[in-house]
Amino acid sequence: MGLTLSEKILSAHLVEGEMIKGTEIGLRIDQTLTQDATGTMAYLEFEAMGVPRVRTERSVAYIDHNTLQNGFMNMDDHRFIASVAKKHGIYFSRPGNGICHQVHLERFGVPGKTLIGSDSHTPTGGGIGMLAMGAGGMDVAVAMGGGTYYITCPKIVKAELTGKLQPWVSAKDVILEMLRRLSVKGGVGKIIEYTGDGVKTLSVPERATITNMGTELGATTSIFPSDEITYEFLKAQGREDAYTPLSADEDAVYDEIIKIDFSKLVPMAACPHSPDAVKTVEEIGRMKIDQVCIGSCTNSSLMDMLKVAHILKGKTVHPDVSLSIAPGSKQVLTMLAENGALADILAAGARVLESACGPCIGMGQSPNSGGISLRTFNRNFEGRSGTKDGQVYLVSPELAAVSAINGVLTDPRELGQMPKFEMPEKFLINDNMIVEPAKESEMDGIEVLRGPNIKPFPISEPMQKDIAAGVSLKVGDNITTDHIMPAGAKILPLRSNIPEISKYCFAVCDESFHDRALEMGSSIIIGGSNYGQGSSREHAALAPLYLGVKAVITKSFARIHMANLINAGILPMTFANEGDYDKIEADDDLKIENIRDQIANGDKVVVKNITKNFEFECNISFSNRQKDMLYAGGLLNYTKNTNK
Ligand code: MIC
Ligand code: SF4
Repeated sequence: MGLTLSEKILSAHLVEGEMIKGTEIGLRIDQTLTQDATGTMAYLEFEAMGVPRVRTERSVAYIDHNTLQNGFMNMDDHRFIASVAKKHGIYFSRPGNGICHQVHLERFGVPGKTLIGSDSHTPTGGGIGMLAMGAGGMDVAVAMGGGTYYITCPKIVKAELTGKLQPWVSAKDVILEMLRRLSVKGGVGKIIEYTGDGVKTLSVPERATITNMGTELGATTSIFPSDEITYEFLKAQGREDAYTPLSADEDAVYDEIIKIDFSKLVPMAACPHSPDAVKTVEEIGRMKIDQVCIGSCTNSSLMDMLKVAHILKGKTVHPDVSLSIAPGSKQVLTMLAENGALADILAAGARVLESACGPCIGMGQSPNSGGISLRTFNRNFEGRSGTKDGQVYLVSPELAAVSAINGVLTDPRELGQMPKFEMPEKFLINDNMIVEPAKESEMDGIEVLRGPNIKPFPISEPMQKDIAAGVSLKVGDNITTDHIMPAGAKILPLRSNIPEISKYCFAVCDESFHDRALEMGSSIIIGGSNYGQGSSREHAALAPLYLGVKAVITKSFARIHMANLINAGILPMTFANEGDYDKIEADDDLKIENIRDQIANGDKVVVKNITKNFEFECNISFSNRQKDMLYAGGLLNYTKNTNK
């Protein structure tokens, strides 16, 4: 029986367990990446492990999220990360060099290698055939130290692409179609592997748009084969040595098959407030718009920008629309400047932003109240733009650009004939914004620079015999980490200070949560299905830990957040009978007795609702390693215990 591409890479990196779907497997990690909003914690955790130098083939620290530098906190974090990186063998991509996923694809990604990043869109690397996954900062710290990364052995979905996209229909529409069909939960526990003749019609950046947003499906990762198109891309980046051809065997067996005929796809948009609320542009109609933002790790490649520049050339942005454009990297921006496309963009009245995440994470460009904003990004969760009632639609760059001119949502096919946009034979290569780490002999002399906002991460206690705690919050389905630990210009600078940032924990759902949880001392959160979807930010586990949350009981969890809870020593459980969710209310007192024994002895835990006087069962599914982590009070305590 042949193997899928994912199985080939997984088994080549397998260091623990067997390739049995649904069981825990341990993987060797070749590369890691961090960004600044999760990086400070990840490096504090790395320092706490006491490993002098990273043991990966390549680890890169990027600065791309917190680049507003409003106050001293951002730049303090940047200097901390720069100095830690230099000391411990990590490459450092300076602010301005670009968005981590875009730069990693351009300059570091290698087909067939494993990559984990403290950012949920790390699967962008799947565009060049990497097995790239998002992870919590602690998992990345462990991988940097040469430790194993654990996942649940995933199912493999074959996404068979056929035909050719119509002019002005783009890779974004392919992934929006996947989201329309599968929903934000459809990829949980799965790797989406793209195959079929349609693959050959997509450039590497287009493939990366698709794997990037596979994160919104909840997938473990997404991957394309590595073929002659991958070779051409790597060669144009001066990195042809990194190329290896990779594909699934002809007779590979998949767990599921999904077929997409490119010729049938039309321009689409994900409507507020979920990436899977997908409609065709025709269904939405010629809606008046207020703002257009082009960029983010999903759609900021040179090809995307060249298409946008072509559409804007000789036109003026509609007077009622604010258009901002953030090219994904210094390479992209410089090439646009050199070939004149930047002048076309500026002449049309676009507001050019630095090569960073920017508006995607609420760092500026928040829409007007109730404003309609078209964005080429990957997430449109409520309030993420910085405007609570902002109406964000996720669209392709082509659709965004033509709509910015017309002032209304416009089908880009109205542009008529599409010129052929060619990938350059040679990208402009200038790595002067990537700082190499110090030599091993020099590392002792490097001082790590710590600003006053950088506080130690909270340490959790070993698990107690019983948990007796009230319900501090009850929330519904699809709660995102943007609900649990919001981002944006005001809150992001607090990422290195858990006591401060925890004041905003769940503020989107309930502003009184912080005070109530602290007052209760110990508490439990009740959630619906797909709890913790979205980002990899471990702050969504560390802030609840700091506030005394001992357990989270839900209908189901998103992968990375569940791992982050266990890493923080917080017990994640799911209702054995979903109907019990309705019977519990905020403030109910719950009791879980002899937890260790219950966890050790089976797959169920009995919880007593003292207030309402009934018992209910929760499912647990922990590997022995996860059980030990929970007993120890999280990954760091566990690592310390096992290293004794
Ligand atoms: C996001 O897109 O939500 C982020 C900001 O990139 C996060 C990481 C973070 O919260 O720092 C992610 O996707 O993991
Ligand atoms: Fe940055 Fe947005 Fe990509 Fe997250 S999704 S890495 S905030 S550009």
